[in-house]
Amino acid sequence: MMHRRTVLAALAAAPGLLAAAAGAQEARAAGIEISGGFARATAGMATAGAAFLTITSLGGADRLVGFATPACNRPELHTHIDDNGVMRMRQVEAIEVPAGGTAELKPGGLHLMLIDLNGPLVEGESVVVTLMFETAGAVEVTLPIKAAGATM
Ligand SMILES: [Cu+2]
Repeated sequence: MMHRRTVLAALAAAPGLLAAAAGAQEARAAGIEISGGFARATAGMATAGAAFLTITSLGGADRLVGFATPACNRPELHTHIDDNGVMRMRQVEAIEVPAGGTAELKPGGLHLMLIDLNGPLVEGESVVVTLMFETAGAVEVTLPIKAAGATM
């Protein structure tokens, strides 16, 4: 009983740990909620991967200005543009999260681009991503890695 109480107290003192314990699908910090996140498994010798998630602002507007992950050396925020019928990726400076609204990063649209991977993204494993928000600051999420063609 004593032991259990000690563990709970330790968790309460470390919000980061609590977020991790809550699972991969949801993280909440400083008015920002992350849900439905996943990364796509890479195939063969691919040196870049992509990750997707939904950002909800529970308060005012915010901006995702970047991210960091031990999985790669060059993290970039990307979107897709239709260039005369050809979908191309383009780096964006920031991703706007409207007040009380959501920003959706999904296949074919906005995404986290993991360039210069330190190793393949393997289905069934997970990748830790620290999202950097202009107002909310750093929000760490653990994203499950799904099959190469996963769309959600
Ligand atoms: Cu990209």
